[in-house]
Amino acid sequence: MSLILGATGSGKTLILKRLEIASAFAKNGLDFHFEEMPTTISTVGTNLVTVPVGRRQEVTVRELGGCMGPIWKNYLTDSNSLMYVVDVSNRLQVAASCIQLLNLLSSSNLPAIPVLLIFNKIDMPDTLSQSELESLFHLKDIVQSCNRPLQTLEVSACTGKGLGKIITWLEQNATGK
Ligand SMILES: Nc1nc2c(ncn2[C@@H]2O[C@H](COP(=O)(O)OP(=O)(O)OP(=O)(O)O)[C@@H](O)[C@H]2O)c(=O)[nH]1
Ligand SMILES: [Mg+2]
Repeated sequence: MSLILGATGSGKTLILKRLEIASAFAKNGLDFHFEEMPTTISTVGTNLVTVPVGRRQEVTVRELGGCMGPIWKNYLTDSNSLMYVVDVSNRLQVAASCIQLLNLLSSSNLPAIPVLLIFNKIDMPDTLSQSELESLFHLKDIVQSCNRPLQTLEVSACTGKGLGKIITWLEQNATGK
């Protein structure tokens, strides 16, 4: 079971909807292009999605809504990998998002599992620059305090950019464990 966390509206549900479809005809590492934009509603509680990866494999991903932030910690122990989504178009949210991630990483409930940091919504016109990510999101501090294998990815759940790399990551880090 993989876990996907991140602030309200960061795009977790849309990413999962895309992965469900994208991986049906996935070729590792390729990007997918979507025309239409499915609607999502804010997740209250949990959302379980099965993502096909590679050949005849699948990964169950559990999303916890951003509104459940205070009790995310209760769900960490039975996960084999963690994806954390940050909305790079939301300057107001990014500092709080950083603090929530640092809290998670310092939690004794979080096993030494691989972490994928997803910078989502890169299709938006005014996204955080690399230097803003350093200053507002404290990327270096997060990398230093992670103590787990950490990978970062730039993604647009809207256009599909980067989704293929999420599938590859899931295949390498969340299957058969
Ligand atoms: N432009 C753009 N919009 C996105 C992207 N990803 C998600 N959205 C939009 O952002 C809004 C919130 O997306 P959700 O997937 O519902 O967010 P969430 O993280 O599941 O939110 P909670 O369930 O409340 O925690 C929706 O209107 C999505 O269509 C993206 O990559 N680009
Ligand atoms: Mg959701």
